[in-house]
Amino acid sequence: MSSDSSRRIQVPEELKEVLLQFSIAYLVEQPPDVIDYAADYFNKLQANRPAPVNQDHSQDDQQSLNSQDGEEPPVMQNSRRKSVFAEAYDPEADDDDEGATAIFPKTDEQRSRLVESVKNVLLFRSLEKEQMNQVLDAMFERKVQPGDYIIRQGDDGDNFYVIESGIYKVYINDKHINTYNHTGLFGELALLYNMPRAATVQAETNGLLWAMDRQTFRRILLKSAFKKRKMYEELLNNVPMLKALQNYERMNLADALITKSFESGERIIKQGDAADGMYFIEEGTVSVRMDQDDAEVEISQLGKGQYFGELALVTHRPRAASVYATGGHVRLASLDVVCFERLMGNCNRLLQRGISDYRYLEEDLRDYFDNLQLN
Ligand code: 1OR
Ligand code: 1OR
Repeated sequence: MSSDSSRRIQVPEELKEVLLQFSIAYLVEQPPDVIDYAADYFNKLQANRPAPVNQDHSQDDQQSLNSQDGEEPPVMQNSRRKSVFAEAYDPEADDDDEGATAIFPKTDEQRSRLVESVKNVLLFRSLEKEQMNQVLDAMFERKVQPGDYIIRQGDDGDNFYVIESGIYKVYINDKHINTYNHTGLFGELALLYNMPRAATVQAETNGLLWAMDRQTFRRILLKSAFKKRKMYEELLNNVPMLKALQNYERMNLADALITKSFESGERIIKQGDAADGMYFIEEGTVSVRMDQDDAEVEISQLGKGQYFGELALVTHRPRAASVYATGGHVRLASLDVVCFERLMGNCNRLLQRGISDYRYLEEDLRDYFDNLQLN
């Protein structure tokens, strides 16, 4: 304790995370007085906290909602979970890889329902086939009724849930912030970031959920999901249009992105084609070209942090221009049309604004092309 390094000031991860969560809640609620709000917020957080700081968690604080409704998850060997508050987050140092993975036998009918439910789960996108099978084996069914609390804000994270059916409302500090309608997933944040639950989730209707326990989630999904979110974090934070999204939505977007690479001269989009997705530029530059009298004329060059291919998705029309990779290696993060519709809703206004800029430019360019023909 007397070494020099111990005197250096380090901002603990838990402090950063608590302040981040507080800031999110403050920005959502926009209360009139920050001090009053902070006092109330931290009092509630303390009251809701299930276990004291730095105490070793014994089996009883791992009690999950499943045990409340009599559906006991299997006892895991090598269960070595630490306090979410005591454990700084480092997926590389995570040793949850070892140990038993729970297997819940399923009928063919159950398995095919489950496969259907997880089809659109973005977090599962980067899993190998073998990992996917482990995930399917490890998930167990949970029926819910109207009014059931699936997750309570501030609790330790036990399970992660994929929705098969039902409507679920999400609350932060009793304020309704989100609704799931028969599809989606929730409960991943506390498990990914080793944090208390960020929100309360309550069933509005009867419903069916597929749950996965914390250890299995961390063992199979943590590293791939975390890596992907980290990889796209910088890119997504630097696209001005995406500032319209909340942090949580940007994380979901990261799960949905797929990296594609192109070499100089390769065509990425062809004018007139049907649209399948849009692209964010991670690295390199692209040239946007339009057909003009049997030739292609460059109308724009785009670089890192810019995006293209959104126009056809928004207007539901064919591609307005062709786009080529230029200047060496181009790395793009692509977002397919289904995810675009799901995730980009809050960017629509900004997308539309960008598109109306194209129209002004179009008029200028028309003049420019006309002049070119005259000379
Ligand atoms: P969890 O493990 O923290 C609560 O438990 C869950 O609610 C959380 O994981 C998410 O899966 C889910 N912010 C935070 N959590 C959300 C949000 C959300 N929506 C759903 N959950 N939003 C941002 C609010 C500032 C809503 C974005 C539309
Ligand atoms: P897309 O899905 O139509 C081609 O596929 C993409 O090129 C298009 O989406 C835009 O993202 C991008 N007019 C139309 N599309 C443009 C333009 C543009 N620039 C980039 N794209 N104009 C140039 C503005 C500098 C207007 C030209 C008439």
